[in-house]
Amino acid sequence: MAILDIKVPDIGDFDEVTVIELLVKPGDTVRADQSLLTVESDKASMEIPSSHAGVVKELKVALGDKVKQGSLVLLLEVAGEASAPNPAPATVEQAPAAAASVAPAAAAAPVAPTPAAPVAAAAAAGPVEVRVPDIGDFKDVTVIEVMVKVGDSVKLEQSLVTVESDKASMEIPSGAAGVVQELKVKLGDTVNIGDLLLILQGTTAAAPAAAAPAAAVAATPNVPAAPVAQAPAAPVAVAAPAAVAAAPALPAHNPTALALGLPHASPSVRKFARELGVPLAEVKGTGLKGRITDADIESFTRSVMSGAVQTAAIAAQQAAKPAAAGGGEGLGLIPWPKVDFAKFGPIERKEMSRIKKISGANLLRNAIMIPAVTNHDDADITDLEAFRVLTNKENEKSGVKVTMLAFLIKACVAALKKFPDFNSSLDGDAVVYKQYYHIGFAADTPNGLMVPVIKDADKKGIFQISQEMSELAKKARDGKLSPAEMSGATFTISSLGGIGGRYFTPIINAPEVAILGVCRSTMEPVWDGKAFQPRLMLPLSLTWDHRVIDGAAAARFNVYLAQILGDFRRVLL
Ligand code: CAO
Repeated sequence: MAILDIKVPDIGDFDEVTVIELLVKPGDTVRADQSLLTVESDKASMEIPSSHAGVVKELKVALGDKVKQGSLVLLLEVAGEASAPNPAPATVEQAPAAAASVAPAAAAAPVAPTPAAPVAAAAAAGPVEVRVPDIGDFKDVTVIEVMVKVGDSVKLEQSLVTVESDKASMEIPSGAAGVVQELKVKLGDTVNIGDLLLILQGTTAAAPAAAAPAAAVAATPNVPAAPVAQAPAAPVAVAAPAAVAAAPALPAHNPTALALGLPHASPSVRKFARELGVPLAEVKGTGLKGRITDADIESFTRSVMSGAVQTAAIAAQQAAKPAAAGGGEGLGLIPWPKVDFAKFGPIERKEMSRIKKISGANLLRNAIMIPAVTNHDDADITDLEAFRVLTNKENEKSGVKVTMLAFLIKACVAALKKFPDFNSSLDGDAVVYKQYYHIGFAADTPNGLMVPVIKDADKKGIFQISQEMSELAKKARDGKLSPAEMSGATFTISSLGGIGGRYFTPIINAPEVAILGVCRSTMEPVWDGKAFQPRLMLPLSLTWDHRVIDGAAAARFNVYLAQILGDFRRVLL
């Protein structure tokens, strides 16, 4: 047995990179070439592989550490003979596979003097074939993203496609500006240096700048030290001169843009996501700088499988289907079971009500498209309930019954004012904050669930809210609600308090970003520091859209709401 120092290999011209992911831990057995950690510059992310097989003895880096070529990464215990050929500093540099993704290994030999002509030709206007440039010693990389389509105008250096090997992903930029006339690759295609990506039309000359470095490379005998990012040989230079000669006008690729890794996930995570069919764009990264980790992919998958979250693509497919179809095809699931129920006993088949069909389709979309989380809490409403009962007694003759829901609406308005995120909506990449407080409340009707809306609840008193609620609930039950009475809500409350239960997980009523579920209050023993006191506790369940709201904010919202319900004088503060 011997202990080897595993160091950061030649990573091209990346001076200092940040460790963003540790893929092994002490005690792990690793294969030669297995990725040990992911590092990231502002241009690329890359995995550092092990030069040897062995057992990780000690990690010498931590998340967030800055490392550069030669930095000690970990100590690896290897079988005796393995250390022999690589004495003491058996660094990764010695392993040919090391940093294959960005190291210039491949650039060394083949980037010999090259015909500069095809590069120079890039200056010509007109159709231009854009090919895969020199991508180091990548071979057979897979196109995992096509960022342009026919008819798109592209700028010089604009990323066209993302390709990925098992070690790195990189965006391939355009060497010219123009309009995409024809795409020559599609997702999943395997490409190599010199392969035709697309044809641009109406190109503007972009070559001179790009051609220059290529010429420089060609004239430089000793390229090895130049990393890929600095060895911008025209694709033509390295791989297939014949093909290149035929290529009319591809300028050398932009060297700095070449090694661009996708910032949000390492190649292995991307691969993992692809294997599971997880759209990375929809996954929220919890790693360093918001990076998506394997755990994020796993938790996203779990959410999808449990039905709590669904991908936008699938949701769109599902939304296009009749609500009752209930197929799981978009998810790649086995089809919905078709059972002849009559075989097992008498049955009756009834069409769903129109409201159920409509609300079902909405609920499905909201359930699958919103990354929703529910926080539960309890509010001590002992005093508030006593006040409500007293108020109703004193106002018996008025004919208006004050309900707990009316107080909840008022308390929610106070919480929404304090936490405006909960009174917002997502609009593309923007969040729209509403400066009005229209509170929807779920009403159970013979035909299904309806959500009438109390408009401007902030400007109304408890009596007015109670009266409006009772009128709207009656209209809902009678099927007489107008569309206007059901629209414009900024936040919704769903109360099952009149029925029972403890907690539930209400579904957000899009485009709102939160909903409060309330269940039946019960008398509970609550410790006051000296003794248990009987207190009337109201269970609260707040579901929120994790794209807009964070867990801490949700917890604060519930705590504040509970404080108000515990002492309604706080509304005045
Ligand atoms: N805890 C204990 N008791 C409660 C309570 C609570 N949280 N909320 C209401 N109650 C009591 C009321 O005080 C009332 O008692 P009294 O008759 O003795 O005064 C009784 O329960 C019935 O109240 P209610 O449900 O008729 O009135 P409300 O103002 O609480 O609710 C409405 C009105 C329209 C929201 C309700 O009738 C309703 O439809 N709820 C169902 C909502 C729903 O379906 N949500 C699920 C959506 S997801 O599918």
